[in-house]
Amino acid sequence: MPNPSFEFTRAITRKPGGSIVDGLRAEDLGTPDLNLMLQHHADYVATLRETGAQVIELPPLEAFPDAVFVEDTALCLPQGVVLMRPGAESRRGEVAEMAPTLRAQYDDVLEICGPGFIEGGDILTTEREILVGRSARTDSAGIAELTKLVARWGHTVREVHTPEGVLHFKTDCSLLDGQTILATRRLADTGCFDGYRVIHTAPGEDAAANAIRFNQFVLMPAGFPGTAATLRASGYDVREIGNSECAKLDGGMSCLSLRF
Ligand code: CIR
Repeated sequence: MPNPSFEFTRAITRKPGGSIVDGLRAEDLGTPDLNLMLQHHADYVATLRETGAQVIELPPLEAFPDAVFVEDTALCLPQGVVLMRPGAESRRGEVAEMAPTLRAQYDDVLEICGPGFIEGGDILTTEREILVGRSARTDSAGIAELTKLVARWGHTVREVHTPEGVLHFKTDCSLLDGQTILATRRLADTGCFDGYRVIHTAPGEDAAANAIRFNQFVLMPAGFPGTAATLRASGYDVREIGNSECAKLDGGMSCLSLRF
C-alpha cells in the first residue's frame, strides 16, 4: 500500500511570471531574479518527474504575483481536495484559478467558504492526523471549517501554533516519512510533535526546514550543508534545489507544488 503522506503519483506546479517581483515578503531581501527562479523551478519540476510522477505545469498568472506558491490554494488528500481561503487578500483569487485543474483530477472537491481563513502552507498531513498551525494567514475559524469538512473522510485535525513571526507552519517543518518530521528547534520545542521522531535542522539553518518528501527523494533548499548531511546520515536520498529567489519571498520547497 502506498503511504499517502509521501508517496504521490501526481503534482501540480505553476511557472513564475514577471510579476513575481511584486510578491509578498516579510522583509526586503532584494528583488527576485525571474530567470534564476525559472532555472530553479525547472530543476524542481525535473526532480519530481524523476520519481516517475506526472507533473502538471500551469502557465504563469501575471495578475497574481505569488501564484507560483500553489500549495497555499488547496489541501490534497487521497479521498478528495479542499480549496483554501487564503488569509492574504492579494492571494485569494488564486484559488479560483487553480480550481478547474483540481476538479479535473478529483471527483470530490470541497471548499472553505469562510468567514475563516486558511492557507495550505499551514497544514502538515501525517499518517495519523492533519496538523494545522494558526498563523497570521490561518485562523481558528478556518481550521474549524476544515475540521468539519475532512471529518467525512475520516481525518482528524489538530490545531497547533505557527511560531510568531514565521509565515507558515511548514516554513518550520516537513514530513520525512510516516513517523519522522524535520523541524526547527523553535517549533519542535513547543511540543507539537511529541510522539513523532523529530530531526532538527542544523544550528543556523532554520530555513532548511521547508523541505518535502516526494516518493524516494527529500527535496531541500540548497545551501544548508549541516542539515543535508544529517538527513543523508539518516538514510534519506536528498536532492538540493536552488531556492535563493523564492526565499526572497518567504517561499520554499513545499510551497511550489500540490502533491497527491
Ligand atoms: C506569501 O507571502 O504568501 C508568499 N510570498 C510566500 C508563500 C509561501 N508559501 C508557503 O510557504 N506555502
